[in-house]
Amino acid sequence: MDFKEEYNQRVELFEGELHNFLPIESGEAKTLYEAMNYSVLNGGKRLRPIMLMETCRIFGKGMIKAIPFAVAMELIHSYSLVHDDLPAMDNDELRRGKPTTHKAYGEAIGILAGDGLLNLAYEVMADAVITLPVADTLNGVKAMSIISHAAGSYGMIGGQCADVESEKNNVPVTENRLIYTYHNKTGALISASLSAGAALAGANDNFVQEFRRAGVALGDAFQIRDDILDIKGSEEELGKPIGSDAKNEKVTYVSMYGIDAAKKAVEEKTNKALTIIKEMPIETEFLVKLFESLIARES
Ligand code: GRG
Repeated sequence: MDFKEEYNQRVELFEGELHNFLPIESGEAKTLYEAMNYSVLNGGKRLRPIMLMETCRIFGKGMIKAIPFAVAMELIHSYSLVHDDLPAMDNDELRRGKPTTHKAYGEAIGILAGDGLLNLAYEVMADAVITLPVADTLNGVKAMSIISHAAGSYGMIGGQCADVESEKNNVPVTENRLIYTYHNKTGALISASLSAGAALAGANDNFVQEFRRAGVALGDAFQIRDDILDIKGSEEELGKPIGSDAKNEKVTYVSMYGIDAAKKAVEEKTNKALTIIKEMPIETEFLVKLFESLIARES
């Protein structure tokens, strides 16, 4: 089976399970549940869940065990996109090829849908830990701790804060600030996906840390590619408007160093991530292909 086919098969497996964790659209808060489901079931790449499921599989625990944590990761990712698109943040109208949640449901419901997704993520993880065999409970809690740290103010939210404050150069963007922003806004969830799957499967801390390091490098590459696509990409393939960074007067890797340096950086940082995982004494074939596929991604 070629890589793309295998990736799509795993997405199918994940999405088949994802439905079971989403709210039923009925009752007094029906609109909220509709908006939550609308925000999640709209064709994302499911990159983070696929990574989390794979690192759990590598350490012998299979992909199914990782599903609730993979779902939680996608709920957190989806909430972050919903909130990032709000008028107070990037004020974008298109996401994954459809009107953003606040455009479809109004700003108040958009905020609440993001809040609902974030809280549901923690409920899903806690429920999964409760049902784990006692011998695996600690590993479940470790995975939950990795994910909550990465999603929180020392991770993605911190990165988003730096990003928002840097708009229109309100806070001057130094190289260090840009690195902080990329490591946290983007890298935190990617590295947590890799390391939480390993932690859940009971991998030792050394593996967990190495996956974290690989994820940070991959996150840099992913974000710089995103910056390139925001200029050179196609709205149709990306499913979101291009030119959003320029609209918000954002300093990015591309605006700081130019497009050629940015392309080179995507390759270098991906190679750094690849070197880290290739040096691990485990089977990383699927991850290697996955990392490589992101270098020239168009969406
Ligand atoms: C609002 C707390 C808060 C955080 C927002 C994730 C984020 C932080 C902002 C979204 C905008 C952005 C450019 C984030 C960088 C990460 C990124 C490129 C996200 C898009 O991820 P993909 O490409 O999206 O995996 P799909 O739609 O495929 O899931």
